[in-house]
Amino acid sequence: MAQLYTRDTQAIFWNNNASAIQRMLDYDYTIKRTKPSVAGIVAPTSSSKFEKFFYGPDEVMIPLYKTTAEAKAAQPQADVLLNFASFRTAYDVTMEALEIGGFKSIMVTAEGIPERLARKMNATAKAQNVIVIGPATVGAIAPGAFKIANIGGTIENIVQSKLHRAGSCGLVTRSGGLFNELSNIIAINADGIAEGVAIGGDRFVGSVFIDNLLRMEANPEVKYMLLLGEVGGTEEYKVIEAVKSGKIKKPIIAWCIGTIAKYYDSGVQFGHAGASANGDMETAEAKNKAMKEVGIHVPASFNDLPEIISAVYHELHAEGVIKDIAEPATNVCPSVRKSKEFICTISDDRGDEATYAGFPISSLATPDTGKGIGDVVSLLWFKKQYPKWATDFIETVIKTVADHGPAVSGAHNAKVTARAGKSVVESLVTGLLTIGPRFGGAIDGAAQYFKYADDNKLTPAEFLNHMKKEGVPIPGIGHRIKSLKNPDLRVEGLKKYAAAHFPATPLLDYALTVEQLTTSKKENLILNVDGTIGILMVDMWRALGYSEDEINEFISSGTLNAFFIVGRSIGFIGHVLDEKRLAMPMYRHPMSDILYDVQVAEKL
Ligand code: Q5B
Repeated sequence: MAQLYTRDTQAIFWNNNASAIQRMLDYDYTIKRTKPSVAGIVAPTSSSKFEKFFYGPDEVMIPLYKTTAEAKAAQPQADVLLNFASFRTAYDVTMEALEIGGFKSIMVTAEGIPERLARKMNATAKAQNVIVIGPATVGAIAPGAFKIANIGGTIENIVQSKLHRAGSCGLVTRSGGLFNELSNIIAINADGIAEGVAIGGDRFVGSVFIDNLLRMEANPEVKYMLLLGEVGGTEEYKVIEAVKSGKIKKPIIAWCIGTIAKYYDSGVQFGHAGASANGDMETAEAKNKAMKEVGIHVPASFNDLPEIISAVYHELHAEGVIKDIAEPATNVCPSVRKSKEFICTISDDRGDEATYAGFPISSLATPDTGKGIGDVVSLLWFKKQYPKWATDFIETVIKTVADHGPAVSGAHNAKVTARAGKSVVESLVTGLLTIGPRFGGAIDGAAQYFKYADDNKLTPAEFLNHMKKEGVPIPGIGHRIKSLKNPDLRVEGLKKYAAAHFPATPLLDYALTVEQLTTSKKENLILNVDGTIGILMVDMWRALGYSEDEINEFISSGTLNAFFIVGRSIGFIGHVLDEKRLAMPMYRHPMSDILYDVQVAEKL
């Protein structure tokens, strides 16, 4: 892998660190990336499904997942894991990600992971060819393509340090703070960096100097490299060996910080866990000297670095190795942004013509389109284009439940309300409010319980016992007037449709075995219209390829009863208009039809 990241690279961000993620998205917007660099966030304790972030002046929704496995399954293209877990969790998160697989690189930000675990983590990653950046790092950047979290600092600093587009230098440091400092120095004295990695300050980090420099050697965008090492450790000697053996041919500028250590009486520990010399070889002075001896450009002091950078850059430029860079146009993030209160993912009325899930209304509404109400429902309720057999089924359901006479609870309520002089909408709503577990609204319950029984391979008798224990009548079973002797022809019609058009009806087949048992006890305990609709909708969704989780979510959010609500609204409105047309007077229920059993209230 010559290039660490490209403009298509996407990451899974472990931990909902909103400010760091926002910085990544601000960067994406600035460099005009077409898709956000964060594809998903692992937020184990969040109950939300997404988090909103600004994308320039607009907002985007980044999905949240409970686990890394779930995030990776949903976003398989995201091959970078940004592990922002605490030092207590970071090891487990990395090891789990390595087990899941599919990550090319993992960045670990936590500082203080026990060294024994860090070594095991790094060795496991190396064995799988996965690049680990960190622990204890701010990350890495491929300017103009992908930037990890806070590296480079604010967006203003990034643009000023020319980190918004690729330059020619490959930069590797231990320190994150000095990474930013050097980016700025390189921007001032040369043309910026092509790729940069802060490998992290812990003693045992995943990718070390040589890993990164060898990759940069192979990356044609990198024309020369800058290594900022520090006192402690011997990693710089591997670079010296690579230069000696000819594995690295591109010019390297290098400096090890910590030369001041010699002025202390005893060994001194600098800020990083690894910044302490355990022998002469590990001193900054010894490493600087050894690097200089093999032809690496080593300045006399840190203060002289800019001069050397300028010299190397200009020499390569004069030789034609480095070409002038045309400065790309960038976006500018607005300084004042307001988060939006509402989100809409189904329709859009901002253009000339409003759309349903991306389809202009005219493409569905005009007669020659061949589209019906089933297509509209599939777009606005499910944001999918269902095949004809499914949209026709939805329409069949709506037509089937449109009315069942004036005597049913909802129609009766709507009629009484209309006769009290109320409007169409008020009368309609009183009718709709009767839809529930006993009347018309048993569809979700039927889908839920029959699916549960079938998923758990319960025999019809076991299912009946289970429901008895729950203390609820089986939703979708039983009818006031329909029975084996007086079959519900609506149910027969739906079953016939399914037999002719559904690829398979396993849940209906199971429900019919349950019906055999219930009707053997009482002949009105048939699979009723609610039950048939709920069960066939599950069969339809399974055939359409929905996952069980998605189907369970449809059921728990009340989607199935909504088919009855839409259909029966047609009938209720008919009854209300009927009352108005007939100019019916206010209704009073006959007293003869009421059993009065009123006792004188007890005095307490
Ligand atoms: N038993 C629907 O009951 C009804 C049982 C049961 C096990 C059952 C009842 C029920 C579940 C809810 C349901 C949708 C209340 C119905 C619809 C739309 C409609 C309406 C229309 C339209 C009817 C007598 C005996 C008792 C009960 C036992 C009853 N149901 N056992 N599972 N599901 N169903 N609702 O006839 O031994 O005597 O004590 O709640 O699916 O709403 O046209 O009218 O289009 O508008 O009044 O089609 O079945 O009987 O409640 O007096 O019970 O049967 O345990 O046993 P009934 P109940 P026992 S479709």
